[in-house]
Amino acid sequence: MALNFYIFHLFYKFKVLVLVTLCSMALGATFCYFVDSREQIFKAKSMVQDFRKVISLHGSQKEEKIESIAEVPIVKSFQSRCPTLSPYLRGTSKLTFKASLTLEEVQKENPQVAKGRYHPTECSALQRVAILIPYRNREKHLLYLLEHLHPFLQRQQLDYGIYVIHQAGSTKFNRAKLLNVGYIEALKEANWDCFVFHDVDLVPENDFNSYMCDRQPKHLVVGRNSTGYRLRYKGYFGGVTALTRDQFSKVNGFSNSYWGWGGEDDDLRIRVQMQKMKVVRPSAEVGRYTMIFHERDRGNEVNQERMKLLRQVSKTWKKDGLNSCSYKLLSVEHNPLYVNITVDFSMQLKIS
Ligand code: UD2
Ligand code: MN
Repeated sequence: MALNFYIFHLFYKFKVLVLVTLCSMALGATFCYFVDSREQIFKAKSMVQDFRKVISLHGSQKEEKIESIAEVPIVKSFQSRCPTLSPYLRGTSKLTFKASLTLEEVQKENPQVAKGRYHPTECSALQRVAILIPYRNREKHLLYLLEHLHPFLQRQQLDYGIYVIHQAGSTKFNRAKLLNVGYIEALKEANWDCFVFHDVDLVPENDFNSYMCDRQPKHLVVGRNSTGYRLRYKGYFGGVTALTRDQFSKVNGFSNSYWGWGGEDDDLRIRVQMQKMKVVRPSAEVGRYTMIFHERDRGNEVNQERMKLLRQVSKTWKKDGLNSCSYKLLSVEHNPLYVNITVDFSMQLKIS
């Protein structure tokens, strides 16, 4: 009996021992797990911090080089803001224009672009930028521009949309009025901060040429291949310009009165100067463009009225511009790589 009791007691002790060991093992494992995951969290946190340091260092080093261009940060978001200078920039690239290029190929290269729009997912862009392209009958030029501009703007980490404003029919071409239409129509879709008025045949060569707006209206084409990469003349404001929504509305946009080639870009510069704004430009090394060769188009003959119009800007600008831009909107199509806005000016030709 005593032996039985002794064995039972021993067995009981053994069970308790096993139970205690198991419990302490479980406790130990839980403790280790928490300590380990805390370490992991610390590691991850410090990696992010290091990454941020690299980006901001990268940004501040390059900022020194182009200190004259202080972009205006406008977009507000809870996501962390993109750096002032994107880490994806490459500088000058050798541009090629393949004769057999198709729109499908460009679409395939840009799967992240939808309805002409893109925004970075890794950070919140500093500005929302609408690119406005006046257009008629330049299919190949548009294709080459889309091919190069989409990746270029993505490397700049911009929230952007591309609008092609197409003048229907064969009446005299009016670049400036098309750009006014682009501004008005684009603002119906989104709250754009910045507008880049962009010729279809000009392809930027250096992605440090920022397509963000500045505190002053910006002229981005310092030089192009066909002019030996030199500024054509001091007040030159043609090709590609960037104005904030407010800068453009302050000057009442472009004049609607320039039918055919020339003058409308100088008219805008005069408007800008009259509002005591100053044109800024990137450095010659950065503001480089390739202009795809072309002849003068039919329907865009030299405007013989342009000098006369230019002498009257101070009298006309208040009544001739965004506030008087009338047009017949034929269609707004959302293609994968751009929004195509088609307008008819034939009714306005005589009255504006
Ligand atoms: C210069 C300016 C341009 C504008 C123009 C005078 C530069 C680099 N560019 O360009 O900004 O001031 O003189 O009006 O200095 N377009 C069509 N289809 C046409 C005609 C014109 O799409 O049938 C568009 C297209 O976007 C083209 C732009 O209008 O790039 C300017 O016309 P252009 O290229 O014939 O004039 P260009 O090169 O002398
Ligand atoms: Mn041209």
